[in-house]
Amino acid sequence: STGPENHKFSLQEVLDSFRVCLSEDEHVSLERYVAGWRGLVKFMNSLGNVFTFISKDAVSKIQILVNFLNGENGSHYVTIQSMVKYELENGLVDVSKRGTHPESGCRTLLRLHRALRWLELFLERLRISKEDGKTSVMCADAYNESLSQHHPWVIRKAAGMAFCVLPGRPTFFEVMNVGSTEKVVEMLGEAVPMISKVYKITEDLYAQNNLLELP
Ligand code: 1PW
Repeated sequence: STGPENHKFSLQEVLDSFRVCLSEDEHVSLERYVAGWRGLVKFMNSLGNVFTFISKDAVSKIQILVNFLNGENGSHYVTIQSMVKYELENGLVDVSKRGTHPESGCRTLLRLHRALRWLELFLERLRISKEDGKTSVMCADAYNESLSQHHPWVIRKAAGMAFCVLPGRPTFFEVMNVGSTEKVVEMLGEAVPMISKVYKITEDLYAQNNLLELP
């Protein structure tokens, strides 16, 4: 594989995964979506140990989806659209309460999808931030505006504590390994709309199929 996981880490490549996961007819490649998430996890882990609690859940969600991709029904998991169709048509999703399919592809991806909105909001805040901008505040604001609504109190508390020890903007930009601040801002200017588009396509698909509240 030549995914972003095999050479020197650059956030640019990670975000590129979200660009290339969209086909011309707006189908979302699950394999590339997952590759993007793998890179994000790597990025989070490089920010410090406190983030491993956050990334651990993403890692296990990624693994569930990889197992579907590599499983005997993998051909149905090529795109998010085909996954939704396949799982719904075959009764493989717990729709209103947890039952016989607690780890469906649909509910698993929904968790990553919600987290992607957080990432989108956070990266946009980073992009427009000033030199003295506080990453912890940007991260917390993005979280409170999105993902936190789906989390119980104890997770919100733990997330808030992790944000407090986020490195400052200069270190943060350095860890991205993209280059100068100007380069980072430029890269984010291209990446954020891409992530936003993938998010919107997934959101619409889930809304059309009544999947936005999967247990
Ligand atoms: C600095 C880069 C930011 C990238 C955003 C990554 C966010 C990742 C996940 C946050 C997870 C917090 C702890 C896990 C909570 C789970 O309970 C929750 N999972 C998610 C992804 O929100 C819900 O999953 P569950 O319990 O219904 O299986």
